[in-house]
Amino acid sequence: MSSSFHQKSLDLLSEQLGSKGIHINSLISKIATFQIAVPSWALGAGGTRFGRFSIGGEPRNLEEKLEDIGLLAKLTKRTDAVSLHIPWDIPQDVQAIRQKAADLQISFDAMNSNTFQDYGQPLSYKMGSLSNADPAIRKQAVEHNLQVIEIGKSLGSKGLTVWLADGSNFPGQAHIRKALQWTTESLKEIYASLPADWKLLLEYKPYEPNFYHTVIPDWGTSALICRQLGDRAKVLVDLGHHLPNTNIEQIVATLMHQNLLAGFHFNDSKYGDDDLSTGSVKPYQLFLIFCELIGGAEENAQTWESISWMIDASHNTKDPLEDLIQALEAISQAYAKALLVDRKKLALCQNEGDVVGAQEVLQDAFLTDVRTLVCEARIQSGGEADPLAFYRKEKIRAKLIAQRGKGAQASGL
Ligand code: AOS
Ligand code: ZN
Ligand code: ZN
Ligand code: ZN
Repeated sequence: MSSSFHQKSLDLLSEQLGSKGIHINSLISKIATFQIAVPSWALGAGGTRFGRFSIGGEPRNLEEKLEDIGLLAKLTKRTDAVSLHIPWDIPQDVQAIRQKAADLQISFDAMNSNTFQDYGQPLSYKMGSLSNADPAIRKQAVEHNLQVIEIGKSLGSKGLTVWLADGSNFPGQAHIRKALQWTTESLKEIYASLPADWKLLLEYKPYEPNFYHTVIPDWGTSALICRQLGDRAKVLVDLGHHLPNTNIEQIVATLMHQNLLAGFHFNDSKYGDDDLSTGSVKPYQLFLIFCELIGGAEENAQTWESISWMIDASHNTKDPLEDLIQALEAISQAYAKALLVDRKKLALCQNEGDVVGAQEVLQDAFLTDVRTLVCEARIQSGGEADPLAFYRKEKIRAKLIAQRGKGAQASGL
């Protein structure tokens, strides 16, 4: 879009929204300040158990992962943090990594522990980690999490994300109550070592890799455990971790109502933990989630500052950097649209039982084209007007392939 066309669109939108009493300047500054962290494992081509197709030029080490996020930050101005995964991202030289991140103006978001794989540790996690029937394996898994906290402290992170694959594949395999009890006890030990200014983000997931029972399958179980840990333990919502048609916006509202929402792993899903690009399948759902987030904050249920925002997607057929640009854009758009909701009118409709009116309020906001606003916010922050077009024009992937090679990838990618 030419800059004069952009300005014309912005003027038109300003007039259109102005007639509804909405001032675009405050919208633009809200959109501009909203930042979403990128996980270190999203920078390479993903894959399934049937295969993985390398895109080439993928980061070969932690430094190069930071460089990719630095590039995304520069182009989009929508991300300023990385979420690391241990053991995939153990820094060899902490000072050098801190310096590199500082140079790229990137901070360290929540740290992710890994007790879902074997990577040379003495005892196997095949039969579970924090829920394992063997106390020695539980101890090893707890200690791994404590090590992750230590690494995170050295980098300036303020959170530990725990996602557990623990569960069972067949009826009878596990003692369901004991597995939950052991998990809770193990998490209590981890929580006891959590620094005072840290939070623990407890993720849930209904199935996969276990297909009969998962120890923390849903937000309710995660919330029950968090309640037993303390108020710095909260529930992490990964959008793909729900059975089809679950009302995720209701989960978000309920968690905020209890001050129990830790944050998000943004992605999209058609069937399960598909890890598709955020906003690519259900943009209306994403918008409704943001409506609850804005409402919950405005009505003092929970502050946005207490919530962590991150992408958790996998890119099987796309260039990961292009996909992340799309995802950051989709999240900003959903947020911008939710900011347009006439909340006073919506409350009135709700109180009067005006079902049609309430739907009109939401759809009026959702159907507004906010792309010009999101673009303007990015331009004002010093980013590219059209990051995707810039990325392609500059042939950035080809440059990365020339620099890093065709098949290169770091562990965990
Ligand atoms: C797994 O399904 C979860 O979404 C995790 O949050 C995450 O993808 C994992 O920790 C990265 O390997
Ligand atoms: Zn996740
Ligand atoms: Zn997942
Ligand atoms: Zn996922």
